[in-house]
Amino acid sequence: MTKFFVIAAFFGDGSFEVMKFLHAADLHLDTPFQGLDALPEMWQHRLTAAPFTALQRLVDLAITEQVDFVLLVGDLFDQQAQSVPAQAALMAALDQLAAEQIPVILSFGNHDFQPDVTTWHFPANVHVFDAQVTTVELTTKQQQRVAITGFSYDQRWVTTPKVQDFPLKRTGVDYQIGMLHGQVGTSGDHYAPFAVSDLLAKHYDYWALGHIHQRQTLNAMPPVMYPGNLQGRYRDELGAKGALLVTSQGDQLVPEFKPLAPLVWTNWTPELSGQLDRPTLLTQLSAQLQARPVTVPELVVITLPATLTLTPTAELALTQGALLAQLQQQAPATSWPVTLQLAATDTTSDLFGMDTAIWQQAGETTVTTEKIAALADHLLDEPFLNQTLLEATTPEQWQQQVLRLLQDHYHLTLQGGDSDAN
Ligand SMILES: [Mn+2]
Repeated sequence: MTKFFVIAAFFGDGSFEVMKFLHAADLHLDTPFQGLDALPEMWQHRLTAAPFTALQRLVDLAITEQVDFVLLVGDLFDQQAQSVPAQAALMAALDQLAAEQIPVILSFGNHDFQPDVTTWHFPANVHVFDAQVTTVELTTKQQQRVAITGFSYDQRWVTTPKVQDFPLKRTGVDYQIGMLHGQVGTSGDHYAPFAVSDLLAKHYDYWALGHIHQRQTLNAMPPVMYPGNLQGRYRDELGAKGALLVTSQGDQLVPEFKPLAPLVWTNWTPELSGQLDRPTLLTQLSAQLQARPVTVPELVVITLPATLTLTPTAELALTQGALLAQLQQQAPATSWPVTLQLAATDTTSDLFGMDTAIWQQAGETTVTTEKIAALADHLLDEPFLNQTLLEATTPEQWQQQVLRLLQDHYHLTLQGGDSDAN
């Protein structure tokens, strides 16, 4: 299974050898955006084009940085059966990298799992992992030997800890990198569960993770990194999105985030206080929205400060959506207000006589994969429903959705809002 890439040496002596690569994951190219109708046409186009634009920017960055290789760690597609435009976009990207002689090492994840990767016909610069953990070795332009170990999902769930199949760092290579689409957990969890200590025990120089859409560092050195997804798709996938440009500094590999998403989702709380009537609230909101320093077009989720008091008319306009509609009419071209609501206050949650922790606990015990499966019964035999019910949405996301509904409805204050979307 092992392939070898050998790239011609440009530099002989190697005294200033720098290795560079890009680590990206979770492209979800064919995401079926929901709720698009609520957006104006221009923003619909921006959002649906965004995953493809982000991919093109990744390719452009690989070329301008002249990286030694590109890692794509699973969930290139949102679904097992990909759309033709999504496949075409990926192939075009791989062809561009092939023309620049930039190797690409890719794996499929839980969303785009492939029972048989040999059905894919990628350009010659691409190595795709199959379901077995294997190692591919390549030699960079500056003659550094790099071993890359990984696997693809051949089914929706990989419940065995695949880390146990990863070999120890090879002797004789300059760097070894592990590619792993999964999340921290224990045997039986659905997404190639691992402990960070298991990874570190392999003595690799870098772990290129995928699956969690929030960019994060599980270990600083050697880096164990989630780059996050390439493009935020929903209001849960906030902030700048992109890939990690990893550069060798001595014998260490150092990641640097490179924003690539052409559109971001933003949470924003304007600076407002005191008691405001409807016209004043609108004027101030609009002025502050116009004044936002925006470098990337943004879809804005607006939360008004809890300390704000509103006149009855203003409150009605807020809860009935009239205020948002007016604000949207005055929105600048680069910031679209998606939602507008008042922050929850402690006093309203006190009305229920119970605190957030109890709601959270209730959510966690009520919404579990098992209970969803029991409720859905034979519906889960249908692959698309199975995907939607158990897969595209994790129990954590279900919990968050239930809790958000409660929050929106009752103005509850809830903690721990960051869901680990997969
Ligand atoms: Mn994903």
